[in-house]
Amino acid sequence: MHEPTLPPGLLFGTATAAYQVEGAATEGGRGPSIWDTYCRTPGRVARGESGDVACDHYHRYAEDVALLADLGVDLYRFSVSWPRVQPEGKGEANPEGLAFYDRLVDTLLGAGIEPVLTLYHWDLPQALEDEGGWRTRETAHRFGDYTRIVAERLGDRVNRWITLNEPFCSAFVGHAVGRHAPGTREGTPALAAAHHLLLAHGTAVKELRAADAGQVGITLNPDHLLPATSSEADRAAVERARTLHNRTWFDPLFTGAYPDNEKETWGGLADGSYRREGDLETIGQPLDFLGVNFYRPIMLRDAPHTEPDPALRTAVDIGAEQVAFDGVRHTTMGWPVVPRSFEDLLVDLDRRYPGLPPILITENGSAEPDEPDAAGRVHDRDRVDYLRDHLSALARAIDAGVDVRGYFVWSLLDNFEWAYGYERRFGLVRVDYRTLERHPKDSYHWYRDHLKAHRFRRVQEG
Ligand code: GBH
Repeated sequence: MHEPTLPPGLLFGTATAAYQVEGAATEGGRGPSIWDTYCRTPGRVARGESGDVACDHYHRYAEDVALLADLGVDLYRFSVSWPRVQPEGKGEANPEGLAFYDRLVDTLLGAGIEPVLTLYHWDLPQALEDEGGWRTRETAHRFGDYTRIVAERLGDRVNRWITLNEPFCSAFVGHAVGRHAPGTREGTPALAAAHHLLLAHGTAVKELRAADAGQVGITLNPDHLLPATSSEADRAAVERARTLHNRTWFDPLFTGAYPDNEKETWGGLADGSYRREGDLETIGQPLDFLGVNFYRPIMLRDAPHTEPDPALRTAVDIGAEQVAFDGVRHTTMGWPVVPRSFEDLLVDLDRRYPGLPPILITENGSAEPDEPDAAGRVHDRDRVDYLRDHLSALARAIDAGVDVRGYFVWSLLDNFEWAYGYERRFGLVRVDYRTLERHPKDSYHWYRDHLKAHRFRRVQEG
């Protein structure tokens, strides 16, 4: 059988996010975000943990950039903390906050690593949440102002910009499942949040274009959704889920229209009251790339709604429930390992949305037990297998015609895994949370060798 190899031009990196690694939550003039509030609310995050200290990357960024340089990556994806730049989410910029990202970017460039900047990875300033947060249209305009500040400061050195990370999570895990900040269970307001996130994206694109900041994209987490059986009911459940997870974002961004099955998915909750004339034009501006995060597929079956009264349902109560995958390994997140789904998802998106911009895989990785041996080394064979098999699947997708230009491992470091706290470890580098020491795992060395071989082919094949 023909096994395709990755094109020599493919770029490689690792990814992190501000709240998950920075710590220094009350230093440098940073204001509180909705995640600070959420972590302080009893019962929300495992063991009452928070990002107060995290990996202390705010102070140890130079050591982390040295790890990246030694790893040999082309790119590093990080996010800017909005409340570090604007402690209250509006008004004057905080010079100390901007100075931190200035130092980080310069250190990366000095090490020959290209910074890829995400403007929003879930840490909304609490002051904006107090005024309604993503449920209100105002927040999209505030996001435009924040974008302008960051673009004016870093636009001369950062050439790839990601407006939002996984708006699905901000809108629906935050306002309907309730497992992310702000942690509510709502219906129409969650759908309004989804719309305002899209509007914030479009508003940021305008600002980035005006600042001539470089390449602009958005990171989505499209799910590969499979019906549990071939029954009509299960397939209809998957189509509702496809709208909730994927089409809500892809359709307005890349087809200029809202999904045509919103009523089947949400009934009267999707009342469109939050939409205005002209919004689709703002949302659907051309992008230079699409970021895709992929971890695992989801299998679904038709199921009764949790809430019988349609008017009282949350936006994720769509009459579909997850079914377990049999016969495959599961990571410590409980996620099934199905590399084939990565290939299928990319090919499927490519066929459904002709004219999609080039793709960057902005996150892929796995959480593993990672117990260090007596010498303190972590032999994370399962993570190496996961990454190798997903890169093979990526090579097949590219071979099938999908235009993928880059790939980032989530994550460089073990870090604060949101509601799961520090117990779930995604890093190529182990973090000892008592000493904050960094210890590269076997997967770090494996990725380094992979990158070396890739660079060699790049030189050989031009
Ligand atoms: C990404 O999200 C994030 O961008 C990153 O910050 C994170 O650390 C990483 O992956 C690993 O988790 O509450 O039942 O609705 C991953 C995709 C999709 C995983 C939504 C959690 C919520 C499940 N996420 N999902 S539920």
